[in-house]
Amino acid sequence: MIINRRILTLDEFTIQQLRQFPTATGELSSLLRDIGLAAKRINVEVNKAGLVDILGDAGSVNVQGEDVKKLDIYANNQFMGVLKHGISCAGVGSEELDDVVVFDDEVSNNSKYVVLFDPLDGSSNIDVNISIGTIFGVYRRVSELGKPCTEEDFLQPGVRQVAAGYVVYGSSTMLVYATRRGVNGFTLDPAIGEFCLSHPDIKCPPSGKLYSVNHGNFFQYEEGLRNYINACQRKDKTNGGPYTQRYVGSMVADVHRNLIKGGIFMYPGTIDKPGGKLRLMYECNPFSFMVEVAGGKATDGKQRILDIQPTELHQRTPLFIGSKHMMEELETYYKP
Ligand code: AHM
Repeated sequence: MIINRRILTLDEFTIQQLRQFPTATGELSSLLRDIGLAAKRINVEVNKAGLVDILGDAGSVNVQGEDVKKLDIYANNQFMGVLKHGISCAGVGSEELDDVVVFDDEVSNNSKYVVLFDPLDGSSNIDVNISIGTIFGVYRRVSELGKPCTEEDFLQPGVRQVAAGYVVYGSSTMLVYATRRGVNGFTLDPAIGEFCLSHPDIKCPPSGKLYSVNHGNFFQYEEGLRNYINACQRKDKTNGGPYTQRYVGSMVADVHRNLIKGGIFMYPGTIDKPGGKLRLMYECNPFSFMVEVAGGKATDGKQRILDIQPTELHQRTPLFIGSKHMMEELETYYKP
Protein backbone atom coordinates (compact mmCIF):
# COMPACT_ATOMS: atom_id res chain seq x y z
CA MET A 1 0.00 0.00 0.00
CA ILE A 2 1.36 3.38 -0.99
CA ILE A 3 0.81 6.12 1.57
CA ASN A 4 1.08 9.58 0.06
CA ARG A 5 2.44 11.64 2.94
CA ARG A 6 2.64 14.69 0.74
CA ILE A 7 -1.09 15.16 1.14
CA LEU A 8 -1.83 17.33 4.14
CA THR A 9 -5.07 17.20 6.09
CA LEU A 10 -6.81 20.41 7.12
CA ASP A 11 -5.53 20.03 10.68
CA GLU A 12 -1.95 19.37 9.57
CA PHE A 13 -2.08 22.34 7.23
CA THR A 14 -3.38 24.80 9.83
CA ILE A 15 -0.78 23.60 12.36
CA GLN A 16 1.94 24.03 9.73
CA GLN A 17 0.73 27.59 9.11
CA LEU A 18 0.62 28.26 12.83
CA ARG A 19 4.26 27.26 13.29
CA GLN A 20 5.27 30.15 11.04
CA PHE A 21 3.98 32.54 13.74
CA PRO A 22 5.70 31.72 17.03
CA THR A 23 3.48 34.14 18.97
CA ALA A 24 0.21 32.82 17.57
CA THR A 25 -2.16 31.31 20.12
CA GLY A 26 -3.64 28.67 17.81
CA GLU A 27 -7.18 30.00 18.29
CA LEU A 28 -7.77 30.50 14.57
CA SER A 29 -6.50 26.98 13.78
CA SER A 30 -8.79 25.61 16.42
CA LEU A 31 -11.70 27.60 15.00
CA LEU A 32 -11.07 26.23 11.51
CA ARG A 33 -10.91 22.72 12.89
CA ASP A 34 -14.29 23.26 14.58
CA ILE A 35 -15.76 24.52 11.31
CA GLY A 36 -14.32 21.50 9.48
CA LEU A 37 -16.02 19.22 12.00
CA ALA A 38 -19.39 20.93 11.54
CA ALA A 39 -18.95 20.72 7.76
CA LYS A 40 -18.34 16.97 7.95
CA ARG A 41 -21.47 16.45 10.01
CA ILE A 42 -23.56 18.58 7.66
CA ASN A 43 -22.10 16.71 4.69
CA VAL A 44 -23.34 13.40 6.07
CA GLU A 45 -26.89 14.75 6.31
CA VAL A 46 -26.77 16.50 2.92
CA ASN A 47 -25.73 13.20 1.32
CA LYS A 48 -28.63 11.43 2.96
CA ALA A 49 -31.14 14.10 2.00
CA GLY A 50 -32.68 12.07 -0.81
CA LEU A 51 -33.02 8.99 1.37
CA VAL A 52 -34.47 10.08 4.65
CA ASP A 53 -37.36 12.25 5.58
CA ILE A 54 -35.31 15.32 6.14
CA LEU A 55 -36.46 17.09 3.03
CA GLY A 56 -39.07 19.77 2.89
CA ASP A 57 -40.00 22.82 4.84
CA ALA A 58 -39.58 22.79 8.55
CA GLY A 59 -42.72 24.83 8.67
CA SER A 60 -41.20 28.12 9.76
CA VAL A 61 -40.05 31.25 7.94
CA ASN A 62 -36.61 32.74 8.56
CA VAL A 63 -35.83 36.40 9.24
CA GLN A 64 -35.43 37.01 5.50
CA GLY A 65 -39.05 35.89 4.97
CA GLU A 66 -37.96 32.65 3.28
CA ASP A 67 -39.13 29.11 4.01
CA VAL A 68 -36.71 27.27 6.26
CA LYS A 69 -35.78 23.73 5.22
CA LYS A 70 -35.02 21.16 7.87
CA LEU A 71 -31.43 20.85 6.76
CA ASP A 72 -31.00 24.60 7.28
CA ILE A 73 -31.88 24.14 10.90
CA TYR A 74 -29.64 21.11 11.27
CA ALA A 75 -26.70 22.93 9.68
CA ASN A 76 -27.30 25.99 11.83
CA ASN A 77 -27.32 23.89 15.00
CA GLN A 78 -24.12 22.07 14.02
CA PHE A 79 -22.27 25.32 13.48
CA MET A 80 -23.60 26.86 16.68
CA GLY A 81 -22.68 23.72 18.61
CA VAL A 82 -19.05 23.41 17.52
CA LEU A 83 -18.40 27.13 17.89
CA LYS A 84 -20.00 27.36 21.31
CA HIS A 85 -18.05 24.41 22.67
CA GLY A 86 -14.76 25.39 21.04
CA ILE A 87 -12.17 27.69 22.57
CA SER A 88 -12.02 30.44 19.95
CA CYS A 89 -15.43 31.97 19.41
CA ALA A 90 -17.16 34.54 21.61
CA GLY A 91 -20.41 34.60 19.65
CA VAL A 92 -22.04 34.07 16.28
CA GLY A 93 -24.40 35.66 13.80
CA SER A 94 -26.33 33.34 11.51
CA GLU A 95 -28.44 34.01 8.48
CA GLU A 96 -31.06 31.81 10.12
CA LEU A 97 -31.33 33.81 13.33
CA ASP A 98 -32.80 37.26 14.01
CA ASP A 99 -30.08 38.34 16.42
CA VAL A 100 -26.50 37.51 17.26
CA VAL A 101 -25.88 34.81 19.86
CA VAL A 102 -23.42 35.76 22.59
CA PHE A 103 -21.80 32.71 24.23
CA ASP A 104 -21.57 34.24 27.65
CA ASP A 105 -19.27 31.83 29.52
CA GLU A 106 -15.72 32.15 30.82
CA VAL A 107 -13.94 30.48 27.89
CA SER A 108 -16.02 32.24 25.25
CA ASN A 109 -15.69 35.66 26.88
CA ASN A 110 -11.92 35.26 26.60
CA SER A 111 -12.06 34.16 22.96
CA LYS A 112 -10.74 36.49 20.28
CA TYR A 113 -13.13 35.85 17.41
CA VAL A 114 -16.74 36.13 16.34
CA VAL A 115 -18.11 34.24 13.34
CA LEU A 116 -20.86 35.16 10.88
CA PHE A 117 -22.21 32.32 8.76
CA ASP A 118 -24.85 31.14 6.35
CA PRO A 119 -25.23 27.49 7.39
CA LEU A 120 -26.81 26.25 4.18
CA ASP A 121 -26.85 28.59 1.22
CA GLY A 122 -28.86 27.73 -1.88
CA SER A 123 -31.08 25.45 0.15
CA SER A 124 -33.93 25.70 -2.34
CA ASN A 125 -31.73 23.38 -4.44
CA ILE A 126 -31.70 20.55 -1.88
CA ASP A 127 -34.81 18.89 -3.24
CA VAL A 128 -33.29 18.59 -6.72
CA ASN A 129 -29.84 17.32 -5.78
CA ILE A 130 -27.90 20.43 -6.82
CA SER A 131 -24.80 21.66 -4.99
CA ILE A 132 -25.36 23.76 -1.90
CA GLY A 133 -22.92 25.27 0.55
CA THR A 134 -21.95 26.83 3.85
CA ILE A 135 -20.29 30.26 4.00
CA PHE A 136 -18.44 31.85 6.94
CA GLY A 137 -16.49 34.98 7.86
CA VAL A 138 -14.29 35.34 10.94
CA TYR A 139 -13.68 38.70 12.66
CA ARG A 140 -11.39 39.63 15.53
CA ARG A 141 -13.64 41.14 18.15
CA VAL A 142 -13.26 44.81 19.03
CA SER A 143 -14.89 44.63 22.47
CA GLU A 144 -12.95 44.02 25.65
CA LEU A 145 -11.66 40.48 26.21
CA GLY A 146 -12.97 38.84 29.36
CA LYS A 147 -16.45 40.26 28.80
CA PRO A 148 -19.29 39.03 26.56
CA CYS A 149 -18.94 40.10 22.92
CA THR A 150 -21.21 42.88 21.66
CA GLU A 151 -23.09 43.81 18.49
CA GLU A 152 -20.19 46.10 17.56
CA ASP A 153 -18.00 43.00 17.07
CA PHE A 154 -20.33 41.81 14.32
CA LEU A 155 -21.04 45.09 12.54
CA GLN A 156 -17.54 45.43 11.14
CA PRO A 157 -16.74 46.02 7.46
CA GLY A 158 -15.64 42.92 5.58
CA VAL A 159 -12.11 44.23 5.20
CA ARG A 160 -11.61 43.41 8.88
CA GLN A 161 -12.16 39.68 8.39
CA VAL A 162 -9.17 37.62 9.45
CA ALA A 163 -10.40 34.56 7.60
CA ALA A 164 -13.34 33.53 5.45
CA GLY A 165 -14.38 30.39 3.69
CA TYR A 166 -17.04 28.13 2.30
CA VAL A 167 -17.90 24.49 2.02
CA VAL A 168 -19.42 23.22 -1.20
CA TYR A 169 -21.42 20.00 -0.96
CA GLY A 170 -21.11 18.91 -4.57
CA SER A 171 -19.85 15.98 -6.60
CA SER A 172 -17.23 15.96 -3.89
CA THR A 173 -17.25 18.06 -0.76
CA MET A 174 -14.70 20.83 -0.51
CA LEU A 175 -13.76 23.32 2.16
CA VAL A 176 -12.01 26.42 0.86
CA TYR A 177 -10.72 29.10 3.20
CA ALA A 178 -8.66 32.23 2.97
CA THR A 179 -6.52 34.19 5.35
CA ARG A 180 -4.58 37.23 4.17
CA ARG A 181 -1.75 34.84 3.30
CA GLY A 182 -3.67 32.90 0.65
CA VAL A 183 -6.61 30.75 -0.35
CA ASN A 184 -6.44 26.98 -0.01
CA GLY A 185 -8.93 24.27 -0.89
CA PHE A 186 -9.41 20.90 0.80
CA THR A 187 -11.41 17.99 -0.59
CA LEU A 188 -13.12 15.61 1.80
CA ASP A 189 -11.73 12.10 1.50
CA PRO A 190 -14.73 10.01 2.60
CA ALA A 191 -12.50 6.98 3.18
CA ILE A 192 -10.73 8.65 6.10
CA GLY A 193 -13.22 11.42 6.90
CA GLU A 194 -10.61 14.16 6.51
CA PHE A 195 -10.38 17.29 4.42
CA CYS A 196 -7.17 16.92 2.39
CA LEU A 197 -5.29 19.77 0.73
CA SER A 198 -6.21 19.45 -2.95
CA HIS A 199 -6.09 23.05 -4.22
CA PRO A 200 -3.10 24.83 -2.65
CA ASP A 201 -2.71 28.59 -3.09
CA ILE A 202 -5.76 29.20 -5.30
CA LYS A 203 -5.48 32.18 -7.65
CA CYS A 204 -8.48 33.52 -9.51
CA PRO A 205 -7.49 33.69 -13.21
CA PRO A 206 -7.40 37.40 -14.21
CA SER A 207 -9.62 36.69 -17.22
CA GLY A 208 -12.16 34.00 -17.94
CA LYS A 209 -14.96 33.00 -20.25
CA LEU A 210 -17.81 32.44 -17.79
CA TYR A 211 -20.49 34.90 -16.75
CA SER A 212 -23.12 34.06 -14.18
CA VAL A 213 -26.31 36.04 -13.73
CA ASN A 214 -30.03 35.36 -13.44
CA HIS A 215 -31.13 36.11 -17.01
CA GLY A 216 -34.77 35.91 -15.97
CA ASN A 217 -34.33 39.31 -14.32
CA PHE A 218 -32.71 40.86 -17.43
CA PHE A 219 -35.39 43.51 -18.03
CA GLN A 220 -35.23 44.48 -14.36
CA TYR A 221 -31.57 45.48 -14.63
CA GLU A 222 -30.24 48.95 -15.36
CA GLU A 223 -29.35 49.80 -18.98
CA GLY A 224 -25.56 49.78 -18.55
CA LEU A 225 -25.72 46.32 -17.06
CA ARG A 226 -27.99 45.04 -19.82
CA ASN A 227 -25.45 46.39 -22.33
CA TYR A 228 -22.65 44.50 -20.58
CA ILE A 229 -24.67 41.27 -20.54
CA ASN A 230 -25.40 41.70 -24.25
CA ALA A 231 -21.68 42.28 -24.89
CA CYS A 232 -20.88 39.03 -23.06
CA GLN A 233 -22.85 37.25 -25.76
CA ARG A 234 -21.26 38.92 -28.79
CA LYS A 235 -18.73 37.27 -31.08
CA ASP A 236 -16.85 40.44 -31.91
CA LYS A 237 -15.35 40.76 -28.45
CA THR A 238 -11.65 41.47 -28.52
CA ASN A 239 -11.05 39.41 -25.38
CA GLY A 240 -12.23 36.04 -26.60
CA GLY A 241 -16.01 36.34 -26.52
CA PRO A 242 -18.67 35.25 -26.63
CA TYR A 243 -18.55 34.17 -23.02
CA THR A 244 -20.33 31.10 -21.72
CA GLN A 245 -23.26 31.62 -19.38
CA ARG A 246 -23.30 29.40 -16.29
CA TYR A 247 -25.77 29.90 -13.45
CA VAL A 248 -26.63 27.19 -10.95
CA GLY A 249 -28.59 29.49 -8.62
CA SER A 250 -26.48 28.29 -5.73
CA MET A 251 -23.96 31.00 -4.97
CA VAL A 252 -21.33 28.73 -3.45
CA ALA A 253 -21.27 26.54 -6.55
CA ASP A 254 -21.36 29.49 -8.94
CA VAL A 255 -18.60 31.52 -7.29
CA HIS A 256 -16.48 28.42 -6.59
CA ARG A 257 -16.52 27.49 -10.28
CA ASN A 258 -15.64 31.03 -11.38
CA LEU A 259 -12.90 31.32 -8.76
CA ILE A 260 -11.20 28.21 -10.11
CA LYS A 261 -11.86 28.69 -13.85
CA GLY A 262 -12.08 32.47 -14.17
CA GLY A 263 -15.37 34.29 -14.57
CA ILE A 264 -17.75 36.89 -13.23
CA PHE A 265 -20.78 36.37 -10.97
CA MET A 266 -23.43 39.07 -10.70
CA TYR A 267 -26.44 39.46 -8.46
CA PRO A 268 -27.52 43.02 -9.22
CA GLY A 269 -30.29 45.12 -7.76
CA THR A 270 -33.56 44.99 -9.73
CA ILE A 271 -36.45 47.42 -10.17
CA ASP A 272 -38.39 45.46 -7.54
CA LYS A 273 -35.40 44.88 -5.23
CA PRO A 274 -32.83 47.67 -5.66
CA GLY A 275 -30.73 46.19 -2.83
CA GLY A 276 -30.46 42.82 -4.57
CA LYS A 277 -30.97 39.52 -2.80
CA LEU A 278 -27.68 38.48 -1.26
CA ARG A 279 -26.70 39.21 2.31
CA LEU A 280 -23.69 41.42 2.90
CA MET A 281 -22.54 39.79 6.13
CA TYR A 282 -23.16 36.13 5.41
CA GLU A 283 -22.56 35.79 1.68
CA CYS A 284 -20.94 38.82 0.06
CA ASN A 285 -18.26 39.71 2.61
CA PRO A 286 -16.76 36.21 2.95
CA PHE A 287 -16.67 35.66 -0.81
CA SER A 288 -15.30 39.15 -1.47
CA PHE A 289 -12.49 38.54 1.01
CA MET A 290 -11.59 35.20 -0.59
CA VAL A 291 -11.78 36.43 -4.16
CA GLU A 292 -9.67 39.51 -3.37
CA VAL A 293 -7.01 37.41 -1.65
CA ALA A 294 -7.03 35.21 -4.77
CA GLY A 295 -6.44 38.27 -6.98
CA GLY A 296 -9.99 39.08 -8.09
CA LYS A 297 -12.36 41.95 -7.34
CA ALA A 298 -15.77 42.43 -5.71
CA THR A 299 -18.01 45.50 -5.72
CA ASP A 300 -21.65 46.51 -5.33
CA GLY A 301 -21.32 48.39 -8.63
CA LYS A 302 -20.27 51.58 -6.85
CA GLN A 303 -17.78 50.58 -4.20
CA ARG A 304 -15.68 47.72 -2.92
CA ILE A 305 -17.87 45.30 -0.95
CA LEU A 306 -15.25 44.96 1.80
CA ASP A 307 -15.40 48.72 2.53
CA ILE A 308 -19.14 48.81 3.20
CA GLN A 309 -19.84 49.75 6.81
CA PRO A 310 -22.74 47.51 7.81
CA THR A 311 -25.62 49.10 9.66
CA GLU A 312 -27.65 45.97 10.27
CA LEU A 313 -26.92 42.29 10.50
CA HIS A 314 -29.17 41.11 7.70
CA GLN A 315 -28.68 43.86 5.13
CA ARG A 316 -28.55 43.00 1.45
CA THR A 317 -26.36 44.34 -1.31
CA PRO A 318 -25.97 44.01 -5.07
CA LEU A 319 -22.86 41.97 -5.85
CA PHE A 320 -20.41 41.81 -8.77
CA ILE A 321 -17.48 39.50 -8.16
CA GLY A 322 -14.82 37.66 -10.08
CA SER A 323 -11.80 37.83 -12.34
CA LYS A 324 -10.02 41.18 -12.28
CA HIS A 325 -10.12 41.96 -16.00
CA MET A 326 -13.75 40.92 -16.36
CA MET A 327 -14.69 43.18 -13.46
CA GLU A 328 -12.80 46.04 -15.11
CA GLU A 329 -14.63 45.38 -18.36
CA LEU A 330 -17.98 45.47 -16.52
CA GLU A 331 -17.04 48.85 -15.03
CA THR A 332 -16.67 50.34 -18.52
CA TYR A 333 -20.35 49.54 -19.24
CA TYR A 334 -21.98 49.91 -15.85
CA LYS A 335 -21.55 52.99 -13.66
CA PRO A 336 -24.59 53.14 -11.36
P1 AHM B 1 -31.34 30.55 -0.81
O1 AHM B 1 -30.29 30.18 0.20
O2 AHM B 1 -32.65 30.91 -0.18
O3 AHM B 1 -31.55 29.50 -1.87
O4 AHM B 1 -30.89 31.93 -1.54
C1 AHM B 1 -29.57 32.23 -1.85
C2 AHM B 1 -29.28 31.88 -3.28
C3 AHM B 1 -27.84 32.06 -3.67
O5 AHM B 1 -27.07 30.95 -3.36
C4 AHM B 1 -27.98 32.24 -5.15
O6 AHM B 1 -26.89 32.87 -5.76
C5 AHM B 1 -29.22 33.06 -5.27
O7 AHM B 1 -29.99 32.74 -4.13
C6 AHM B 1 -30.01 32.74 -6.51
O8 AHM B 1 -31.13 33.57 -6.55
P2 AHM B 1 -32.09 33.62 -7.83
O9 AHM B 1 -32.85 32.34 -7.82
O10 AHM B 1 -32.96 34.81 -7.58
O11 AHM B 1 -31.25 33.78 -9.05
